[in-house]
Amino acid sequence: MDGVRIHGGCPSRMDPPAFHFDFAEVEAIEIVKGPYDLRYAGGPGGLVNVTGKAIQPGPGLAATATYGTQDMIHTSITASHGGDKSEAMIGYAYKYSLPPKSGDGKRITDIYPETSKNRYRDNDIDSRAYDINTFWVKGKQELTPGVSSELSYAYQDADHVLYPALLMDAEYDRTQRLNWTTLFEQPSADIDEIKFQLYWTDVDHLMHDEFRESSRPNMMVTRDYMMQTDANTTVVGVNLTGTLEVGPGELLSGIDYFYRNWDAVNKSAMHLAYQSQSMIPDVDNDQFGLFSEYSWPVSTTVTLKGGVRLDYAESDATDLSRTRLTDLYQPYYSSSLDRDNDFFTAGGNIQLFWKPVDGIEVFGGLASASRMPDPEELYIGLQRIPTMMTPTLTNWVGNPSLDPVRNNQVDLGLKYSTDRFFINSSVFYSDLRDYITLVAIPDPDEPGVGNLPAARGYDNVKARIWGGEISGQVSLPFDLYLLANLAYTEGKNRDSGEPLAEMPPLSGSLGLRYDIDTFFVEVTERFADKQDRVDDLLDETETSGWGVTDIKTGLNADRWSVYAGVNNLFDKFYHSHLSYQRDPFRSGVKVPEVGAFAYVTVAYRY
Ligand SMILES: [Cu+2]
Repeated sequence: MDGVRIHGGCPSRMDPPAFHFDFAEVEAIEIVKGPYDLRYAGGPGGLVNVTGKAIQPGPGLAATATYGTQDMIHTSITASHGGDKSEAMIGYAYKYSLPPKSGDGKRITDIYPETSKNRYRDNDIDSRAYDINTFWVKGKQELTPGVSSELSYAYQDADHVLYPALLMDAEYDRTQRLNWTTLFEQPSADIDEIKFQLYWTDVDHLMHDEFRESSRPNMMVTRDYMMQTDANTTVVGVNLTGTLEVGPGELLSGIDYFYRNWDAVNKSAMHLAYQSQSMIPDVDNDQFGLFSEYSWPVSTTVTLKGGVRLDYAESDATDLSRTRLTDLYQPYYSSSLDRDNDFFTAGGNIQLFWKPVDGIEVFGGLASASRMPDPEELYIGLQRIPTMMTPTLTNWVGNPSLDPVRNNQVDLGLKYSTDRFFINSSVFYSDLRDYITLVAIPDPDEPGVGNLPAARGYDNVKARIWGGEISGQVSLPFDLYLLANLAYTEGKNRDSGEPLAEMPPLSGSLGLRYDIDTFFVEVTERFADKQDRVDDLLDETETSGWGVTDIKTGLNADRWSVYAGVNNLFDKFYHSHLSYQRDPFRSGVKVPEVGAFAYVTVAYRY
């Protein structure tokens, strides 16, 4: 967000980066499709950069309140003041809901059979699904003419967040974000801008199975939980970028450094009576990048853009002992393994933007980009001992000999617009070397002999992904608009011959909207095809196709707006694809999507 790297703390991705800020903080979301951003490390598939709300001149106040089915309450309030030399903003948001119900009328916490030990305890089935408080403050000061500094801080406390697909739920997830940016505008005739940024983010996360049957006391379970994971991650980053006029075009150059520490400790009654396991073994990760990008307006209709990026990274699992590496990790891999590793990568791209005639824009891009293996892919380690009750339990071992992913991609895009309609379409083809994928590793001992079961791990494979999307809008008579979009991606693991796991099926939407500025009403059909391209080697399961209808309406009057709607109007019972490979804590049960869901939002803006 605003160039600040936010990593989640949970090894099971309970808190992906987007979890860590509130919608009310967001002005816009910048999406770079494909490996065309050189400013930030680690985006061989693209970039999602969230832009925070800018402070408007004078006093400002914005408040929203939403009430929805299952007692969902989302509220936010922001106050700001923008002056000539200084600006300030303060905001607060609260979110709460009971667990939603799916199309069969059952809560998503009520998906386990009576006999399952992963079942929520009776009085937790309708407990809070989440309870989140977010607070943020931002101030900006002009230091001298052309030089300004901005400091912002945010604190988010998410409590009691339920994850029915996993074996555990979050007790808390606490995030801090601190960002300090100093901007020098036009410091000399040739230099447009120099930006210096220093940031710090920290996430503290605790998850356990206290709301599940599995934590009921017995001979083994002698604490409030059968299993718990305590995780923490911290990032400190520095960016320095400069924009210069060079020749006919503009040169953007910079350095991008960050340090990340990630630590997660698992305790389980089933593993040596709650003995701590270094699941993410206190990994120190340093990455240093250099980049330069030139934008050249060749003519009034053609712009060429290209650049390069170099990265060096070190990753050190400080809490992974030689013994644990030899006994737990090494048996699953043939290369010899080290607890500290370093990586060097280089990448670059060239892009063409062409407007042959009014209303038509063509984009062509060619890129080669890389990302370092993540600390989890390199070093996660969870030893689990299969029992009579759980014979299929596997170990979970990272692969410290992984290489960085390399993506060689080509993109082609076309935008066509007239007074009455626009169409935006694109296709891409991606040739991936050393793509990092999950793999099922067989029992390295003779089955039933020795103490190592089968495992899940990671490997570098050759892969390809191709896909495309098309979206459009048509103006019809009587203030009506037709909106449509369709997207498809297909991936193949070229080493195993299987489809790549976790690929979305063909999906899209079709909508009809009546809009006269002060009032609108819109009906949208969202749909996805079945996904039968699954990785059988990972026991990935197929998903059926589905279609649901959403309806919404809104009124705008001066400073007030009211919106209301119903999602999944016909209360369909359906599942979306993805997200069921993320061991080690998945239960294997698919969680259905939300059934009919009604909401009303009131917003005020001064
Ligand atoms: Cu978690």
